[in-house]
Amino acid sequence: MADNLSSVERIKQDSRGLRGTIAGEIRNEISGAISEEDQALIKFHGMYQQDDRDRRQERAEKKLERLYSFMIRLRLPGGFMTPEQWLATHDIAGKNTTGTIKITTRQTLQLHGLIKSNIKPTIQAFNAAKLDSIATCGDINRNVLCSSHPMQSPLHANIHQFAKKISDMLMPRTRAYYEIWLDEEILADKKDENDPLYQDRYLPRKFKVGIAIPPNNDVDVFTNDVGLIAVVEGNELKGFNVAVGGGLSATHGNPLTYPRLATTLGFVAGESNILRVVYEIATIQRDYGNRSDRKLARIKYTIDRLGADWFRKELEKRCGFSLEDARPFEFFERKDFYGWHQNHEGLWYYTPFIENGRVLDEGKLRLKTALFEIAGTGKANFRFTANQNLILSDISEKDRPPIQKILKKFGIDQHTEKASLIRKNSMACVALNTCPLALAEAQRYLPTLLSKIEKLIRKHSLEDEEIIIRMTGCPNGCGRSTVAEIGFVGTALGKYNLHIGGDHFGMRLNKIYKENLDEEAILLELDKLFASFRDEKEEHEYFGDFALRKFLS
Ligand code: SRM
Ligand code: SF4
Repeated sequence: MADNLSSVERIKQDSRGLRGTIAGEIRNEISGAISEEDQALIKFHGMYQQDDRDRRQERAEKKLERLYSFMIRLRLPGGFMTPEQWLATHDIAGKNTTGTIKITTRQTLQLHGLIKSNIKPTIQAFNAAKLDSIATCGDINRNVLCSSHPMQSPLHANIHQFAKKISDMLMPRTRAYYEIWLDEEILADKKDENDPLYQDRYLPRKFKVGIAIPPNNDVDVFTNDVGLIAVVEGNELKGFNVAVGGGLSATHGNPLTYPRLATTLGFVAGESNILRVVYEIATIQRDYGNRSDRKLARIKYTIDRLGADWFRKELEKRCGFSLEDARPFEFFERKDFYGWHQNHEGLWYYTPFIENGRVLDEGKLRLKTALFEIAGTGKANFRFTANQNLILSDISEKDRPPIQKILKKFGIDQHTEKASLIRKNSMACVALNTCPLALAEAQRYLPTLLSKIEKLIRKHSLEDEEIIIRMTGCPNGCGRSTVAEIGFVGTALGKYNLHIGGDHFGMRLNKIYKENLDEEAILLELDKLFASFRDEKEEHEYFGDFALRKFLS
């Protein structure tokens, strides 16, 4: 494969530790864009060049270049932030970006609309708040997920710390980020950035690690390249089951590409062994992943090409110890716990409903201002969920009333209580107007479509059903639509493939049921599906299982 490297492989290799010519390109005032090579490299620094797709035509008619800007994504292993860090993010979002703070499906935050000249001050302001965007994009380990809610288990803190440890272990060694954005002394030509893991080519593709604490699969653990499932027995963390090869993307019309859930390889105990296993999975992917065709470069294709048995043996060889057989576990939830909850230490947690993770003041709902006031009290930490929500966390008994007062003052409690179950269980990816790959709308459209679906839900008296509905603007799966019970996958503006039959807990992918539907056709199909579900479902049967049994088998 080495003689047929994809262009990105050469860009990485020639980049002098991910520096490229970014520093110069950022100073160039002639264009809002940077060179193609640097666009590939700046991802490793946590940024994507984008343009406002709503304004492409208008700009083209005026013979202006596209309205370029950058999206920046933070690194927050396990999705944790202090209130001071939220205040800093709020401030930076208002000054340098569109103002909206987007909570992503990987428990972190994105800001959009950052113009080139503002990147450096933005990163410096984040740095002052002890935040960074290193390795949140690019062919490298991404933000590490961990089940979010501390009330989930008395061992939550213990398990959660693995997210940070894995993130730290898989950080790149290059100092490029510090040099370019934080004016650290230039080290490029000194040979002390030796990176035994990433070497000079990094990984063939992005690499994602997720940690789940059963019974809640809130992180969709099997959709990660590496999924760790905590095994807790008698209030003790015994270790983790290790699953490899999850990934959701496919390309319309390319049968070689497909979504896949991770294969469980075995069980591992002991911190150093657990970290070693994750590290060596990355080295196997580094050495055996496809570097010619980026569409086939994720670890899911490596494991399917070489076989799960081969993968396990190679892993054991590199680790120098064997995996034990996987231990039993069960997921019977996949959700966020809205409202107030208390953990085993008596601390309080409040999860407001944040539709598609978009924190902004919109109409009467002044969510962003409310969260700013709450952060201002300094009494609640901010934890982000993999379902694009937030948990105001670690609140003492005495601090709960002032926070509740703010939630009430801004109507956040009412907003959360009143939202329907299907809305609270739904997600959409960003898509238009910033995502260059979007074929259709997602986060800007799903709320409207849901209002129409809610009418059907009421018509068929299904208000108590927690059906998981997700939408993505293309088949890359950023909103994990292919592990939803009902998934909408964009094919063209206003058109979606309708997927059904995924299970409720993220253990089974859904399947395409109908293709290229417009809104009218979607509602017609759902009307029929819901009627049938109401009349023919078995006791306690989830919609996804019913759909599979009745319509797909
Ligand atoms: Fe994603 C690319 C947004 C989670 C699979 N994703 C993109 C880009 C950066 C488009 C691009 O390449 O230029 C999108 C930026 C849109 C924008 O304007 O903000 C984008 N992905 C997102 C986010 C923000 C969706 C959201 O609404 O929350 C999520 C950010 C996660 C994070 O904080 O790190 C996001 N992306 C995911 C997930 C879900 C997950 O990881 O749990 C997936 C499916 C799981 C997987 O990786 O297989 C996902 N994104 C992709 C892919 C397909 C990768 C592949 O294997 O081929 C792309 C395209 C690519 O990389 O070439 C992509
Ligand atoms: Fe963009 Fe497609 Fe990801 Fe949605 S699923 S954010 S449209 S790449």
